[in-house]
Amino acid sequence: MQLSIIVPTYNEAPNVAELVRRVTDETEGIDAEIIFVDDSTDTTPDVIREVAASAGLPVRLIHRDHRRGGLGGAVLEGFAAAESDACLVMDGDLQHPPEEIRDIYARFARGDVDVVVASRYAGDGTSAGLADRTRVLVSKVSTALTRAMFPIRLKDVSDPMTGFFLIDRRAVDAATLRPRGFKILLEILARKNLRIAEVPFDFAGRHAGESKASMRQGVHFLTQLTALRFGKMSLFAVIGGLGAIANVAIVWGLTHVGVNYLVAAIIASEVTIVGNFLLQERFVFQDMKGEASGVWARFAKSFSFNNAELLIRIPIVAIMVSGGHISAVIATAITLIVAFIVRFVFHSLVVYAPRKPGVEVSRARHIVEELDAQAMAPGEL
Ligand SMILES: Nc1nc2c(ncn2[C@@H]2O[C@H](COP(=O)(O)OP(=O)(O)O)[C@@H](O)[C@H]2O)c(=O)[nH]1
Ligand SMILES: [Mg+2]
Repeated sequence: MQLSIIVPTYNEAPNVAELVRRVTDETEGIDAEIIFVDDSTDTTPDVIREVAASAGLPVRLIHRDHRRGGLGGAVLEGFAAAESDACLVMDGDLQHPPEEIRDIYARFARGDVDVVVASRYAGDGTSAGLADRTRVLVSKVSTALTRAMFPIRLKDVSDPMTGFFLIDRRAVDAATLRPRGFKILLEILARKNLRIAEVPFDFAGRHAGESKASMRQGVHFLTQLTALRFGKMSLFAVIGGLGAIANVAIVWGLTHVGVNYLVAAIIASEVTIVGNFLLQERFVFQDMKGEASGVWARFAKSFSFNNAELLIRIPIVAIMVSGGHISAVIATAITLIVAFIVRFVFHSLVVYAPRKPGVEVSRARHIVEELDAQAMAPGEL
């Protein structure tokens, strides 16, 4: 097998037959297979089976009952199942024209690169198929932002957000990837230095059906980008910073309407501690929640830690100022930095520590876990 074509699909029933027909035409003379990695809730799997029965090349279906890792997770499953090391990834809606496969494969077959990126923004490539002006703008801005954040790794890539590429799967270190949402190529390119070539292409309109891109995917993308660039700690810092701003704003607001400043400070601290906990659950430690203790246990640990920190830090500042002759501002800054690092370590290693296996699950624990499952069930952002 020379080429495995991996097509992630989510409710693409009306596009399957046309896609297979055009891919078959365009891969004549190449020993190729198509693997659909499907998370559909419609009749897509039935259509794929039907088309596979009479297709001119091997067509395989991997149907998943859980959309683990979404589109990115589907692509990784495709890599694992492929017959060939040369894996071409393309969308199932014909926005990636099969007529480009030959060019992309020819470039790859020269053998001097690990990945060939089909780009909307290189040479005479176009992005005319983007649904509307907003999508064009979002695509351009996020591409510019991404390239600015990885100026070295992405210096040869005009379109790191494309879903159309051919990669030697031996160059992909699947264990280090945390596929979230739509941008698996970005994740791959950001993690490792690869030899990259680009081939321009015209991004077409959808053949049929609807786009699954959403606001939610957009938020996913931004957290993915931050986490890729700066790691978890930076997300944690960003959330802590937002909390500090909120804290000051609440104190200001409450004292403004006549609340005693101490009472205001306590309310503001507790509100931001709870707010920070919710944000870090959602954006920083989401991948560790599954194996950690229940949400109430996590909350109890996080809440106790932050309150203890608050109680301990103030006297330490006082001692530093009176005993060490350090200015109050510098003492506060030093303790804040130390507290930040300790807080991060405590949350990573204690609050979100994996649950110990084999521990008796008490009835109370069971109820708490049930609540946890409910509270953390996926919802719209
Ligand atoms: N397997 C799988 N495929 C998905 C998922 N979400 C989107 N896709 C597929 O990924 C491709 C790109 O998605 P699309 O909705 O066209 O995004 P857009 O081109 O950015 O508007 C299509 O083939 C979708 O069917 C998912 O959760 N799982
Ligand atoms: Mg599409």
